This record gives sequence, structure tokens and C-alpha cells, in this order.
Amino acid sequence: MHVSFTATLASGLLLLAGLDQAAAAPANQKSGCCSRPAVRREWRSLSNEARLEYVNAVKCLMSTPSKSSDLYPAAKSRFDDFQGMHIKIGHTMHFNGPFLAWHRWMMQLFENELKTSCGFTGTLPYWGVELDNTVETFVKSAIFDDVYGFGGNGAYIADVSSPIDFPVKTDGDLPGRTGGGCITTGPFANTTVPMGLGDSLEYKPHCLRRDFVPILASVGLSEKMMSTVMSQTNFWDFNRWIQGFGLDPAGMTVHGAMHLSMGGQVGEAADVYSSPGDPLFYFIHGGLDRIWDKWQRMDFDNRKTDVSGPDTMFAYPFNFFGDVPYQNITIDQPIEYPGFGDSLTIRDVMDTTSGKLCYVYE
Ligand SMILES: *[C@@H]1O[C@H](CO)[C@@H](O)[C@H](O)[C@H]1NC(C)=O
Ligand SMILES: *[C@@H]1O[C@H](CO)[C@@H](O)[C@H](O)[C@H]1NC(C)=O
Ligand SMILES: [Cu+2]
Repeated sequence: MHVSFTATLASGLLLLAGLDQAAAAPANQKSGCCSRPAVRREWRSLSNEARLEYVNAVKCLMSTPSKSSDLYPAAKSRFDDFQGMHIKIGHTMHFNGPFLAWHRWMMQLFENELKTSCGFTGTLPYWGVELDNTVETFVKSAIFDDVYGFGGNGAYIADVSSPIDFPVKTDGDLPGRTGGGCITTGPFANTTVPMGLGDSLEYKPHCLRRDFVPILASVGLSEKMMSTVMSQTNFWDFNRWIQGFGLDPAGMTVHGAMHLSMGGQVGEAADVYSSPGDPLFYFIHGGLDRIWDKWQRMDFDNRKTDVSGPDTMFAYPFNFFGDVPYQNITIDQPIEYPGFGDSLTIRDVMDTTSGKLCYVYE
């Protein structure tokens, strides 16, 4: 079954409460103690030099040979290995309980890989959605800068109905799409993505497309939406507000809006499985991890252990296609990262400042 994030949005919806100013400090995880957490920053808080260091580290990872081609035969680079992993087990960590925890560790693995394989000295930057949640600001986002960013939209292609040119795309019509073409400017111009779109590890090289839908950002990432998300009092409800209430027009919330505002109908970033083929993926999930962390820290004593939801994709309460058998997860649910080391449990990633994690969001 091919599943894309969703169709359109009908209704609008926190502003992330005041940002904590954490002091800049290097990670210090010696003896499991996180006394000086690394600070992850919003893209616009980075100097141009720091932005270029990140862009170049990602490009370096794209030219670092795959280490997991036994698992992901189409992967040429270590960057592609991440995409392969996300496709292969994509049905185990979307529209379910492990979703946020699984992606939190994926972000850490990616940051670690940039450091160990490419000498990156910074921290994973994130997308502060509150800066780009209008139609006007979205398209001008510094994240899409051609020099100090990741490049912008593809050229507008009005008709994307051809099943030959566009075999896999977001279901339904997305009014307000503005792109669809291959990326031709910026540091990732002419990037060839080896796998996808969709749930397949087959070698299917294709250009990196983007298909901005700014209206989705203006609704799904609005102050109203974010305050509703942040006012949820338990993980069950919070997770539903992050992942959405359906793939129907009215059901899309934050996660869907982040992916679809960039990926639209035919772009890589919109695909549930192959979206890590677009390096923007790491801004999306860094941004989402920051929202989860922010929500946790509003009542940390309770929320550092609050996790729930089904173990199965599209099971209740994400049963958008009917009921499927499932069990509810516990905090000891395993989370797997084939090709990237040992599996963990959700408990291992509940606190960004303990155990294997040692970072805070500025
Ligand atoms: C991208 O490909 C096009 C067409 O092959 C070419 O004209 C253009 O110079 C390339 N751009 C970059 C940045 O490599
Ligand atoms: C899972 O948890 C939800 C919320 O507490 C509950 O409504 C549902 O019945 C549980 N499902 C199973 C299979 O235990
Ligand atoms: Cu994902």
C-alpha cells in the first residue's frame, strides 16, 4: 500500500512558548553524565559560516560510501543508508506510538554520523516552524536559501497526472501547490535520489523534486494549531495532535504540514517512506523533536515517562483505513535501526539530557 502524508487542510490551528536560552557548551557524555549538553539551534541563529559547515557536512555524507549496502542495495552513500533504513522499517514508526521516539534517535544517529564521517563540529540545526508559518514567510525561509541554505522549490509543473513521470505521489489533489520540478539551484541542485518514492528499496534513481504548498504551512503550523498541540495534557493526545486525525483534507496537523508544505504532491519530502532522500527531512524532524522536547519540559516529571499509542501503523487511534490488530506500547518498547547499531528501547530516548542523549534546544 502506498501512503502519502495526506491531502489538504481545512481547518487552522502554539506558539512555542519563550525559548530557553541555554548556554552554548560542548556535549559531555563522559560516564553517562550530561553536565554540559550540546545546544541545537534554529537555522537562523547560525552564522553563515556555521550554515555552510552543515551544508558541506551533508554533502560530504552524500559522497561517503554506504556501509549498509547489504541491507540497502540501492544505497551508494552513507546518506542513502539513512533513507534505506527509513524505507525498510517505515511501517514500524509512523502513525503509531513509537513515532516521536524513533525519529529522535534517528536525528541523533545522523548528527553522530556527520561528526564521525565528515568531521562536523556543530549540532543538528532545526526548523523553527513559527518563523515560517505564513504563505509569505514560508517561501522566503532562510532554510531554502541557495547559498546559505538547502535550496528552494522545483519549477511549477501544473499537470502531474502522468503515472510514468509521477508513479508515486500524495493522494488526492493538493490545491495551492507551487512546484513539482527537479531542484536546479542551491547546493543540492541535480541531486539523484537512489530509492523511492514509496515503500520500495529497489534502485530507482530519480531527481530530487520539491513541490512547495505554502498554504499548508500557514494552516498546519499556525499559532492556533501549535497552541492546541502544546496544551494537550498527556502523550496520547499530544501524539495525535502531532500526527493528525486522518489522511483526509481536514485531518492534517503538524507533522503532515511540515512534510507536505515542502514535498507537496510529487516531492520527496512528502513521502512517508522515502522522505529522507531530501536533506530537508532533517530540519523537519529536528523541528518536530524540539516541539516534543518543549512539550515534555512543560511538566517534565510526568512527561519524561509518558509514552503511549499502538505498536502498529494505522492502528487505533490512527485507524484511518479501518481497524487493524495491535497492542499498546509501553516505555520498554524496542526501537530498531538496522545498519546503524544496536536497538534501543523508547525509555532510552525519553530525556534529551540523559543516557545516550545529551542536548538541549535553544
Ligand atoms: C544541473 O543540470 C542541468 C541540466 O543537466 C545543468 O544545465 C546545470 O548546470 C546543472 N546544475 C548544477 C548546479 O550542477
Ligand atoms: C490502548 O489504549 C487505549 C487508550 O488507553 C485504549 O482505549 C485501548 O482500548 C487500548 N487497546 C488495547 C488493545 O489494549
Ligand atoms: Cu519518518
